[in-house]
Amino acid sequence: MATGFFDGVNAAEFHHYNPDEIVMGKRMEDHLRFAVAYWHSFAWEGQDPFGGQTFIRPWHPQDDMGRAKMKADVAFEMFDLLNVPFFCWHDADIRPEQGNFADNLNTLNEITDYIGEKMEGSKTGLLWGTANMFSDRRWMSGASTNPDPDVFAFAAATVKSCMDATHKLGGQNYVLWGGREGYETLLNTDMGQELDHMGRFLSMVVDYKHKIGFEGQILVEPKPQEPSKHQYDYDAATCIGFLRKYGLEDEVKLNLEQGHAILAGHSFEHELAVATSEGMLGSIDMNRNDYQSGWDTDQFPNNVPEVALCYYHILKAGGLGQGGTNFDAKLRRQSLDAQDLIDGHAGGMDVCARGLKAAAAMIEDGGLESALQQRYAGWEMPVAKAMLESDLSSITKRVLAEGITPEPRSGRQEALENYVNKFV
Ligand code: XUL
Ligand code: CO
Repeated sequence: MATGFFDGVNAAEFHHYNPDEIVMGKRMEDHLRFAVAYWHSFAWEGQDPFGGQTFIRPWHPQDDMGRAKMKADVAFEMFDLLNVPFFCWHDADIRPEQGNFADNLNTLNEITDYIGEKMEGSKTGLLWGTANMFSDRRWMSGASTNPDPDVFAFAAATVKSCMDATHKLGGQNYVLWGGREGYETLLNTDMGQELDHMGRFLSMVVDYKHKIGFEGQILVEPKPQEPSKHQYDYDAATCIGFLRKYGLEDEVKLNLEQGHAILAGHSFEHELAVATSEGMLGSIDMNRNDYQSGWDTDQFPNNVPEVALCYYHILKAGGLGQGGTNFDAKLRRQSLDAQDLIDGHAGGMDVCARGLKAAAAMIEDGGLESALQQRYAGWEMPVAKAMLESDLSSITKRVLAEGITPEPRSGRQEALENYVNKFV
């Protein structure tokens, strides 16, 4: 039975997104693999640091299992209206917090059984599940990096329960974002010990994945700060170094987020280039930050040139694979209507579709790739390749013998920017 929440709402309007359109030999839906983030659309109530709830929804207050089920009913109605292939959740988005592990486990099992039944009648699958180990006060000093071993234990049990639930629902990935895995002040922090605990924790996650036969990818999500002053998973490069240190580089990939890249002082393109050059791109959280406020504003994407360059890197690396495009994006707190939820997502999907098509056109045209090949053409020469196998003394002999004097050449940046502008 319909909840009535979306009564009178106009259908999603798409001008660029067409799931069945073929782009580079593949359906657009299969390239983009859109997901709705349960937390922003259904759990967040409109609070900001200066003001409380602005959204009044029929499933509020969110402290009751009956209303958690109503929230799931509404969520699946929206997934159908948007025709999205995936959604994502934290445990705390889908079930009310109970204050102790046993009851959290029972309610998680009950609500994921309920959601599983809803999934049977829907096309929408689970892109990923995750544990919220940052909102409740028990996590204030970290989860796996907490100085209190009881919190580490609670975190281990919580992640196990969320991995079990993700596996039960056929999830394609499991994500860990460490919102409190970092510090507020180094005066009370043993960074080396905390990082060792975080590395050990992640190894336990990987072991458990294999133990239960979960075929999804394990992903960590970089973000430099907010809520903590400093988070250990600062950016893609830091995470890759961390994974290598603890021997997890073949087991764990990255879930990269546009807004987090900006907070780290990078572009999203940069983060994608770092991950793809290491073969470690797992999935993306698509959104945008306000460039003036400096906060993680999690808005729906609306900058086609930026999005096009992101999908350019993704397509060049062979696509999103088992990952997807999760809208880790929320409405503005004044956008109160059910219609706003539809419009925000439809707009974001359209922007991504335009970006994907522009990226595919650039790849098919090959202009950027051939410019890149020309720029590095010298390295195709046998003498250049041999140099990488030699040593400083032999190279010096050759520089003297041949009188090698490099001739600087233009990087042609303006021409390349003009080229991109033809497609976006
Ligand atoms: C926070 C953030 C999270 C993760 C999942 O900035 O991005 O929602 O995506 O925990
Ligand atoms: Co995110």
